[in-house]
Amino acid sequence: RTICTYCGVGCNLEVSTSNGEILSIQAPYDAEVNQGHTCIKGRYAFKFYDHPERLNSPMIKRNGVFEKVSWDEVYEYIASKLTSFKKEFGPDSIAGISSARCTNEENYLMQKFIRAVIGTNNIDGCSRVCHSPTALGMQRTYGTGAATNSIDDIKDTNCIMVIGANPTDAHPVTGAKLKQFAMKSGNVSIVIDPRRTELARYATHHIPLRPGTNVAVLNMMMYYIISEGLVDASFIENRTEGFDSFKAEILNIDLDAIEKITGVDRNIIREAAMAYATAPNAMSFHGLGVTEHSQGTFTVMQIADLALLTGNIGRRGVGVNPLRGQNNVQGSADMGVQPHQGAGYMDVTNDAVNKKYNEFYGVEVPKMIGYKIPEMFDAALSGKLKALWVIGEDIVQTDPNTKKVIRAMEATDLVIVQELFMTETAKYADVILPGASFLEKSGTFTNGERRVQAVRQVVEPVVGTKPDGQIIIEIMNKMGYPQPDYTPDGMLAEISQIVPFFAGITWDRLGKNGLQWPVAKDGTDTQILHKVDFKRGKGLFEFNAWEETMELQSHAKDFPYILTTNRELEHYNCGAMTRRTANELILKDDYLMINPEDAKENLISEGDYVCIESPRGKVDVKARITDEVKRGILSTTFHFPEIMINNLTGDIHDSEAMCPEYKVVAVRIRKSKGKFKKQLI
Ligand SMILES: Nc1nc2c(c(=O)[nH]1)N[C@H]1C(S)=C(S)[C@@H](COP(=O)(O)OP(=O)(O)OC[C@H]3O[C@@H](n4cnc5c(=O)[nH]c(N)nc54)[C@H](O)[C@@H]3O)O[C@H]1N2
Ligand SMILES: Nc1nc2c(c(=O)[nH]1)N[C@H]1C(S)=C(S)[C@@H](COP(=O)(O)OP(=O)(O)OC[C@H]3O[C@@H](n4cnc5c(=O)[nH]c(N)nc54)[C@H](O)[C@@H]3O)O[C@H]1N2
Ligand code: SF4
Ligand SMILES: [Mo]
Repeated sequence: RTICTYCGVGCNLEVSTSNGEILSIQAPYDAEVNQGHTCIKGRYAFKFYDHPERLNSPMIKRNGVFEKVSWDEVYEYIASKLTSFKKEFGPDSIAGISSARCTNEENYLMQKFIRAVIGTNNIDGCSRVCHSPTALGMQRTYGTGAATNSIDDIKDTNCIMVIGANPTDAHPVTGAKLKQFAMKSGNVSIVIDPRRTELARYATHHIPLRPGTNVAVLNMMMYYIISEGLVDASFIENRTEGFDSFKAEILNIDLDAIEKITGVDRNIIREAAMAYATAPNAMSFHGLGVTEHSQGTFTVMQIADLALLTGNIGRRGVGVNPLRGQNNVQGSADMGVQPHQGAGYMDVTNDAVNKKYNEFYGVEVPKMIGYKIPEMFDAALSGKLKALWVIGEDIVQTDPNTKKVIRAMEATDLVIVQELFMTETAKYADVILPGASFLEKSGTFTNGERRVQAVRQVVEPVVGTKPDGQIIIEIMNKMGYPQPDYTPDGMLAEISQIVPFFAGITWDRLGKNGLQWPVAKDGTDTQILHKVDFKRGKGLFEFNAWEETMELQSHAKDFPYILTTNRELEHYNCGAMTRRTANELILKDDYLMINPEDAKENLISEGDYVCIESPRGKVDVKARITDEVKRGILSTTFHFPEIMINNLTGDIHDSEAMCPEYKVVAVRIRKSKGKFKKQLI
């Protein structure tokens, strides 16, 4: 029994093997997370694990060609290069990107390596491009940046609000529960999404806003809740602060302007607001349609404020529930894969925290906040960053502005890529380290409801590969830091001493269904946060006004369409894994959703290639004509390296957390004349 490697739902899997080969995967019925269900990825998309294209030897690039080398040689090479950069340019010339696909233990080790062995806080992970605004926004409003409730609470709620998330494709097992809820008559469901998603078709309220206008819609919802007297006055009085000035600002918003900005009739927004506020228990769920925007953190704070306003916090069936993306993105941040907070979310700049880490790691760790991923690329381009070690993240395909990422890779003297496959990023590496997949190692993943679950090794690592944690430890040792060999129980024992909310987590206690943090020393776990008070004491009301993104302010005139991105059920992010499974036979292409009127105006027919051009570049994508998107709005996926949609996305980030604004790209379109061409370089 182990845990799915794909999304943050964290489904339990039962893997059957014969003679060391995996034959099938089933879903256990006694799994609290998935009760006998999985989606098409968890159950069927596992054959990547022994695919002939698995990387199976360390390699060093010499004269532009990868040469297979021994583990000893690669360790020697990495250790001597890193040591010399550290000596000549200082520890801040080195950075690491750790993987939300890897275990907690591996992420803990990677951040420890970067902090304690290299001596810099230049460590970050894919949460930066995903839910970093969730972590920051919820920390600001509540003090804790994680889901407040559990998925099981859907049983006890009366209203769901799904904003900027498409769970029937991206979190299918949770999505099925939400769909079931929405289909039941009498239940209230609000979907805030520019597309008519599957869930939107069943929802009682759908707000099809223009991409980039969440802040305006939420302000309007709060306007109606306050002005129509539907607030929870005693909750506000007892458990929050900042309400009076917040209220004054909200009542001052310009409804006419907002109606125009969002493109949605104010009555639709009002009715949704009434429905949320009058439900006895209302739960919100949000995704990247909230976070991947220049106002991502502010939007998260508003969702959190909406729950405060209506007293939807601290009991079953309520709360703010980000649908975290990667299988272990929650865990990687918990373990300290962030440049400003170490293991357990402790502030690296704080003297007392610094002392604690120094004593625990037995060396001095730095106090200066390190680079976030986009800052790593800028530092590479300005010559400050000499070495970058990337574990399990295909930054060339999935980070915004591909051409810039490639230039940053080329400008970095030493790029180490630790991967399962020769991804677009791995092609730019100087050194390849072949890691082992989730089926070949043990450890823990933490799902989107803070549930730490045991990942158990099913088969031996493919010959020539090693579990990622063991690789990191061997390099730590090579560079003179005495880290004991990797065992899942030994690593958890270390982590539980430094991460406060892991205090009572031991390998043996995890059992079948894991434990939801915080876990007290005696092993008691926590399904619902903020029952009595918030980590920051009182919940904080803070008003933020809507602002048009610079992307549209600067470019909308020449690039009049808005391109946003979504996901498809069959494929996962960069496609490195799902495209090496039979899921590839079901969905073979990225495609562009375009409204029938827009298609007609541009003489585009179903299946034609469309040339999409943004201020950064252009790509050709096949058209799918559908009224799922409104006029002026286009949507596509980013699973296929043949297309490289991130050639189009730009450098604008969330103002607070630096999450890229993938969801609003100014583009123009035309029918592509030639046949599809690869547009990467
Ligand atoms: N099958 C599959 N599952 C996955 C993944 C995958 O690649 N494939 N990836 C995983 C990862 S890493 C993540 S983070 C999650 C992501 O899962 P989701 O958060 O659901 O991500 P998306 O589908 O990218 O975007 C969600 C929705 O945001 C909408 N949107 C776009 N702009 C706006 C806006 O301005 N406002 C609002 N309200 N909505 C907007 C889009 O139309 C889309 O329906 O999925 C995880 N699960
Ligand atoms: N345009 C656009 N771009 C986006 C997004 C969007 O919505 N729109 N979403 C963004 C988001 S939310 C995210 S999270 C990123 C995701 O982007 P990535 O993190 O690049 O996507 P993944 O496909 O999850 O890639 C993970 C890599 O890890 C490798 N891997 C898997 N398991 C292991 C392991 O155990 N060990 C090692 N060493 N490697 C492993 C896989 O082979 C794969 O190459 O994409 C971002 N990019
Ligand atoms: S819903 Fe997510 S965790 Fe569950 S099987 Fe599908 S991809 Fe895996
Ligand atoms: Mo993500």
